[in-house]
Amino acid sequence: MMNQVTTNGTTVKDIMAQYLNKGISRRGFVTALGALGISTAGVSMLVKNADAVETVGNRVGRSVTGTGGELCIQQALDAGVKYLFCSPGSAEAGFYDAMFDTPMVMIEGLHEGISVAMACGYARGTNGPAFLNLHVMGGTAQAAGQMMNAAYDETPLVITSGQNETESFNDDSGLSPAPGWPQSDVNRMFTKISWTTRDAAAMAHQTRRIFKVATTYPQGPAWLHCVGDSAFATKDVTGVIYKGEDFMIPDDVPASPDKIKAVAAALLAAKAPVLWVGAEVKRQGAEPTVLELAELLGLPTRADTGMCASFPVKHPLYAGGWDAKGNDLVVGIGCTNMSESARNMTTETPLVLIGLGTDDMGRNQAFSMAIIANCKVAARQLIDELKSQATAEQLKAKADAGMAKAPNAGNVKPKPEILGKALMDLNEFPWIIDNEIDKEAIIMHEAFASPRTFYSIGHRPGDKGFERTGGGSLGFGIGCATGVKVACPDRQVVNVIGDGAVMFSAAGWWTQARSGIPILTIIGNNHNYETVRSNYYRYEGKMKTANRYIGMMLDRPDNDFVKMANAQGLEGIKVKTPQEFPAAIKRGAEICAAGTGCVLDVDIERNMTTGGDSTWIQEFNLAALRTKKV
Ligand SMILES: Cc1ncc(C[n+]2csc(CCOP(=O)(O)OP(=O)(O)O)c2C)c(N)n1
Ligand SMILES: [Mg+2]
Repeated sequence: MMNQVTTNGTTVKDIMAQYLNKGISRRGFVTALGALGISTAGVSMLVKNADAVETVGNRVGRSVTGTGGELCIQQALDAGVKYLFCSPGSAEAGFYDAMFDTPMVMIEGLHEGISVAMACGYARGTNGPAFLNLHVMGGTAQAAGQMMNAAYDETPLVITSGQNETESFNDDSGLSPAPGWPQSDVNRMFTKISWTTRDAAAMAHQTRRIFKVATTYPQGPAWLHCVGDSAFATKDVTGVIYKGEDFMIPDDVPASPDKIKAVAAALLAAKAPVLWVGAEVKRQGAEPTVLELAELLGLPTRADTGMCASFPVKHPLYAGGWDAKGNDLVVGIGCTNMSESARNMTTETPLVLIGLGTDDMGRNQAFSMAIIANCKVAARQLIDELKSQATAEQLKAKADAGMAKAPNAGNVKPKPEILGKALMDLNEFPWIIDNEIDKEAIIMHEAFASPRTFYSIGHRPGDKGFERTGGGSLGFGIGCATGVKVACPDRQVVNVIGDGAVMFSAAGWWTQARSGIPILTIIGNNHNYETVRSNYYRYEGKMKTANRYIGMMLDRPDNDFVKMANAQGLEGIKVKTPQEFPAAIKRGAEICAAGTGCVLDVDIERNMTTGGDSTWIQEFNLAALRTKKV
């Protein structure tokens, strides 16, 4: 019946497609089928089939003919891409030629590491994928430092790059992998998948694959290396483009009801249960549901704030970082990267893990029960199940008892005696920031030795957002803050950053100025690699004995961050005392509100208990070796 043909050559299949694509009405559909001479029973069966398809949803591809680069860009647009984060190069001409007259907006970084960090910030700000194009081998290798962060944080980066052909005549050209090595190997350990294509006709297909792989849990970067001349530049190839929902897997996975029953019963029976929450909770927008769960039972809740805020730390139930001390049941929701933080777990403590992070579950920590489910869906199931297993009175009694001994671990203030010193105490620095910035600002934190405990972070109205890489590879902050602001243009974004960290990615300020992305950057300037110096001190070797720490003081010359900001089109303010700091923050915020980013270079004290009094630097000056004045 499907091949039955009308006089003008239309088949039943064509009519069905028209109906499903909303090209004709239901009545038009029936009439057209009738015109083919199909019986009434046949028509009603076809209508029924068409309606059934409608309920499942149909996938409607659009055919595009152009260059391989155009198929890639068109597919990315239909996947929902608005921004391209990139560091351009010549081998990608076919890619940029394809994007330049489309609605896709370029956010350009002046170094691949900055572009990767910007894309990470955007992915964090949207809880979705970020699209990135990087340069052939030289750029691909430069990206590695920040790719490490992206991989550790499980960030869904969708990456394309050019690649020079080294698998034909010449295998030893510039900007190419070393002979015999594929470019796709360079960042392979930081991706879920990384491969090379030369096939322009398959570009739509392969672009879909990087989106699909990057966004499927456990998420992470996926990289398609495109041999420029063939994959991007070949003309007149045809591909079918699909909408994102037709190939990216939804994450709304519910938990097994039996397991939810068991966990609810265990939570009700336990004497000292604790909730642990992690980064996946934020990524899946589960924070309000998880908070509701915590409040329902008055559960002390421990959150990993190493990457983001997944629980409001000023809430009385917040109990600090992950720890199982004194607990007879741990329920972990969305806990990624559990290796370092599972403190005081005994072999007997039951550990239930809920989430879609199958990569992390059981990797470093044995569990009692793993529940593969979306954090938000599972937390809702758990709430419903608790309400069916216990009466409202029983639940209220538990909630009241829990609140009565609420840990209130986030309720911290600096000691009054450290406030207002001539040189700002390193604890006063975050305290003033938290008090003076917008109460719903998003803090992007890359000041390693600076305390984070004073920030009132969380998801509720009036809480501050928080982003930080768990990966620890310096050079993330400026780029990440930029990407977060692109994703959340209506929130103040504050980049709290160390003086050392700035220098790993200061070229990122140019992007903020170029594209009107106003960030309030606050440099905690201790003129030092404080984190490293503290660890040299703890090593208890010759450096500690001599109180001389090699390579740690960053002055002589002092980096002039105000000039550096000015040189790239941003405003800058030098802050020398805690007394000047609140007004400088206000002024910086005004400058940002008016559209230009502002850098505050704030002098802070080093930690005097870990060798901070040492200002020694190695005496070396090439002048002594120069015999000619050239
Ligand atoms: C890419 C990279 N290189 C080196 C390091 C080692 N490292 C860790 S902390 C740090 C010092 C950072 O200095 P700064 O940003 O001023 O922060 P502070 O420790 O002074 O708070 C260094 C060099 C690193 N983490 N990442
Ligand atoms: Mg420093």
